[in-house]
Amino acid sequence: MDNLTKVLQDFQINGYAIIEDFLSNKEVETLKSECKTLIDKGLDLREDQTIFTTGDSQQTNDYFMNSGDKIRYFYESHAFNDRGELVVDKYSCLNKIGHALHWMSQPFKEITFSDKVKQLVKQIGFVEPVVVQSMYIFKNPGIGGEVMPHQDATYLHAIPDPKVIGLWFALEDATTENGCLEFIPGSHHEGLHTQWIRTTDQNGSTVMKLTKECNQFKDRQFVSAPVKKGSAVVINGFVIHKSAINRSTNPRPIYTFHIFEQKDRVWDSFNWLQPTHDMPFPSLYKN
Ligand SMILES: O=C(O)CCC(=O)C(=O)O
Repeated sequence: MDNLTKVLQDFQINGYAIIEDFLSNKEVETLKSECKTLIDKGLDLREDQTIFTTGDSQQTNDYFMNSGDKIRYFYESHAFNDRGELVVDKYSCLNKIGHALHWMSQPFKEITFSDKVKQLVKQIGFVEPVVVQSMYIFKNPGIGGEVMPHQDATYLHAIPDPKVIGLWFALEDATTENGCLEFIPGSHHEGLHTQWIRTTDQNGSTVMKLTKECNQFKDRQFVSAPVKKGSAVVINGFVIHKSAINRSTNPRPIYTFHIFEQKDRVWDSFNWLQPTHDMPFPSLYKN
């Protein structure tokens, strides 16, 4: 069995697959260096104080809701003290940068629209894929928060069905100590458990609501997926996955983006993330 056959088989059976050495060392270093440049040039410590966490609530402030076509900065909840003062330096305080790195940053764009990504997505069977969002997730030592169990399609829904994959790239070794991904293998066969929808409350403010309460999962259902720096993980939009806090002294930075199969499907207008006039979702194959 060649490597690609094994990847496709794992993806089909488990809902995720690991591809070692997908990025070269040079590509990894280029992305990390671009991230440092974005922090140095773009992070305004006085202005952009939006915290990002996952779970049974979702951010609805304008800074988050309008970030789909921008590069914006989201903090770890433990980055601030009770008085709202930053307690760590600018390289340690962020949870993630999102959600248009794939379009607004040349180094991230080059990886996202690289031939090897296009080949992989073709092999998985996507005909008209578009890139809908991207993120750099830091998970810094001592502060990097957990990502609660979820299916990506909960956030990235489509009609009649959300055919979505995530490509996730380790920019350092991801281990069980620093919060590698953990999956419930085969859970992508169970369909969508719930969906986040954008709606308004009695006061007319935008809120995000789950259509159904999230199922509870047991730790023993999850299988850890430690990977070496440079590895890619392909994630089916229906597979349940999570990651723990970073308990180590090693950072666990990753780059990830999500791809939606547009053929025969319409993006759900209830999703928080919407294509904009300035930035329609870019086609993977035509860019
Ligand atoms: O990188 C992580 O810890 C989690 C990422 C994730 O769950 C996702 O991108 O869907």
